[in-house]
Amino acid sequence: MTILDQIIETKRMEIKQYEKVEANGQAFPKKTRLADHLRSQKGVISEIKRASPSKGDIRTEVDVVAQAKKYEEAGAAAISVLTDETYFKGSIDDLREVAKNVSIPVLCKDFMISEIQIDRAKHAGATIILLIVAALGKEELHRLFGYAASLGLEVLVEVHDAQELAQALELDAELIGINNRDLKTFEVSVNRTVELAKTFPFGGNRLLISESGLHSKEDAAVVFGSGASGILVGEALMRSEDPGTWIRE
Ligand code: IGP
Repeated sequence: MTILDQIIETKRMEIKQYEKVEANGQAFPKKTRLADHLRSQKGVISEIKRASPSKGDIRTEVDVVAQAKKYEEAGAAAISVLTDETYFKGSIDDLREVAKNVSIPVLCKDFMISEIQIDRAKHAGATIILLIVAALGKEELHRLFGYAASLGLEVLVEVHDAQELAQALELDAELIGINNRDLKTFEVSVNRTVELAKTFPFGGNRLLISESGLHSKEDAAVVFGSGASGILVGEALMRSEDPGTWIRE
């Protein structure tokens, strides 16, 4: 069993515990749309990541609101918040606190396998959700994509190889993420983006976002050079004394 299988199995059990989400009428600051932003300028999606299965604890005690504000002030295009509790030590409360305090788009980063999770993300103030092609069957992928879109959410569709990219392209997805980390083996290579970008249908509506394992200006330059409109950075920003300079550069 791969780590991804294990995470999905845990997720199925967790969802059974979720209470039905009630609309709570809570107001969140209005957010811009990520796709619009990335179409006008390249951007950094900055992630709040307390821990991960591949790296262990990163910054478990981080003040998520303070961190999110640093990202926003530095000009981040969006903020990604890991909400998985078991493997990433995040929570839906982290997401809600961030969403209350920023006006850039907020991505709910989790392993989505059910509409219940999408409702929960929306009610906590997310404006973008992640769908991981490797974690979903074809029918599920189409169904969850349609559901999220019907709620007005943007969807980042994550792929790792050519076959998954082909599946993502069957959707009307504007935001396509290429994960440089193989979620089954944890292997990371920026080359993933470079290779898959060669077959990516640029032009039209599609935007390429390179995700994971970007630790330097040079890494960022490589993937932007291959056609990415955005990058998604977690660990490097969480560990940086001054994430602002990273984002501004
Ligand atoms: C960030 P990194 O290597 O910069 O911390 O990676 C982000 O891409 C990564 O957290 C991620 C992820 C995911 C986490 C990408 N896809 C899917 C959980 C689930």
